[in-house]
Amino acid sequence: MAELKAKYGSDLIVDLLKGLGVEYVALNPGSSFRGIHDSLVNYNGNRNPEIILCCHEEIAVSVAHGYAKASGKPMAAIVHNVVGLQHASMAIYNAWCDRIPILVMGGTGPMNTSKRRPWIDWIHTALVQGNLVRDFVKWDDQPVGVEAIPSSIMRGHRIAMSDPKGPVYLCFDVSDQEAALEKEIPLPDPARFRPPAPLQAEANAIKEAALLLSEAESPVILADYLGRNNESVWSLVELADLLAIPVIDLGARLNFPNTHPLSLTGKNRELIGNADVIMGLDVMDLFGALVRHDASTHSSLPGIKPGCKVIHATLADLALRGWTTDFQELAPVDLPIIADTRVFLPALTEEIKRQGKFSKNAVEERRKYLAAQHQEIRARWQSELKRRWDERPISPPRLAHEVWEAIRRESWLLVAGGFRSWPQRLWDWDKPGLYLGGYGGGGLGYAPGASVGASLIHRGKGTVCVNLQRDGDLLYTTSALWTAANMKVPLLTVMTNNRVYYNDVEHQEKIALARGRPPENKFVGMMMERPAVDFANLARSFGISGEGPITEPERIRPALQRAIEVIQKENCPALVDVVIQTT
Ligand SMILES: Cc1ncc(C[n+]2csc(CCOP(=O)(O)OP(=O)(O)O)c2C)c(N)n1
Repeated sequence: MAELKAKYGSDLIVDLLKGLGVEYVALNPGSSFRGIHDSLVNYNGNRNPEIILCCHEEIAVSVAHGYAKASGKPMAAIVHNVVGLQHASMAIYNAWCDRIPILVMGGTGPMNTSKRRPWIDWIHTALVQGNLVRDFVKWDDQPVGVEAIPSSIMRGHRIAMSDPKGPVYLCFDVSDQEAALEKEIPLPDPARFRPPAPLQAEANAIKEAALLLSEAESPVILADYLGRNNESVWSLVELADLLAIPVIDLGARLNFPNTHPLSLTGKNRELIGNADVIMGLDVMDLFGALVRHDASTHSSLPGIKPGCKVIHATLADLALRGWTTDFQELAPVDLPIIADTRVFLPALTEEIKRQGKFSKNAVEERRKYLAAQHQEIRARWQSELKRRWDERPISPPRLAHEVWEAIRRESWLLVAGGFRSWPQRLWDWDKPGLYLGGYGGGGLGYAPGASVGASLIHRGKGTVCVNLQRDGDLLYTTSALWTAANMKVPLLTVMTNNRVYYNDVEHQEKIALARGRPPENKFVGMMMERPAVDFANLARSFGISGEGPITEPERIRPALQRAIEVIQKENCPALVDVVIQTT
């Protein structure tokens, strides 16, 4: 028999990942995948895929989350049997809600109990391990026998990468990983297991949508995560330009340039309330966008005019699960369209042109009116910045402005940290991909790892990857800073450090007021002030350049400039700790 290249089941697994173009494997080590770990290092030389060592499985998965957002490609994250998977589950849930492809992999067993080590193999093996995350992955599998591994990995990759994308969990028996191959197992051709072409809308639905938009007097577009495909952003610009339709960016990605005169984010309630046609594009929570919710009475009032027609193009109905209700309240929609916005938008624009049913004069009138509204919103944010310029502690708009001034002449991107929309209001987001959106599932601990993953593809390019990092969020997954240092990513972490779990302070205040109890107790169990965490020192202890704590606004920019120099000249990530006001 000719000498085999792959000698063990785990060599085969690595060959398959390599064939699929997987560049990185984020992991925290564990004996349940010691076979795969050995193959990554000793069989494949730790290159393509390369190991990214993480100190917590939640970080490993969020690194893969950020990487997929920035690159459009899936990374593998390997998590140790039931224990690593439990740690990873929060990050898997975030990826599920955010429609992010990740090959989450793990080891288990041996399922043949006679081969188990006493105690540890028993407490770390589940029947079936995938049950733990089955409700929030697109698919999970535990192939039996080495011959079954290729189709499991090919199928997992294809499912993860088919829109709506999402994480999959693939679990490999220790015995299969460590089994010596008795015969050659042919490697499949990845080109024959590609994800399918994007789903186009039915022709009549495109015609109907085109007519509704063309004849509308006050149309509005709500865009939420169509910006996952950069080209869709330009398609949306073309459509909006054609009919002068205002676009509200709901923010799961950067969906529309905020510098464009039809960018009307900030006028949401007014525009939605006056619209006669609303088109949602990949909106995660359409119901929420169309109502006015009153938190004190737990009631939702209609936010749209009677007779307003609603169109929604989304693939959300193809990614439903019953365990959590991440599918949101059901919104009434007049024209529901299941389509990939990447192909739907260009077809819709063509159809509008072909029909030629819109009034050019009306469109030009609207364009002028909306451009003035756009200017007014931008001016409003600038005057808010001016008003809060000298506040002490430092105000969020002032910090957002200082960061913008420090990076605007660099090649930059905001890899994490919406920072209460201040960057969207004050920075120029003039092209797709400059902002990667939030955590998806609302689970804190996301940004530290995701920002490392998103920065990986920018190494050596002079790009400054900015993470506007909340303090509470960082304290869940702090050791991602070590992975950042270890991988030498060009990451600028700016702490928006209010020393409090602020979001929850508001809740405690509201409930105390509603119950006639003292609202001043709202900070109890919330503040992280005594002692205050020294984030600059924390960063240094992980091998990252650290500055701060900064409490004077004039000191922010020089510190940021030094940090950018360290990132660009020394290939060392940097953290700047800025103490800001609680609100
Ligand atoms: C895993 C997890 N635990 C708890 C919460 C509840 N929670 C929502 S926001 C918040 C406070 C966040 O504080 P921080 O990250 O410092 O941001 P801030 O609100 O102060 O800007 C908490 C605890 C959550 N969303 N996720």
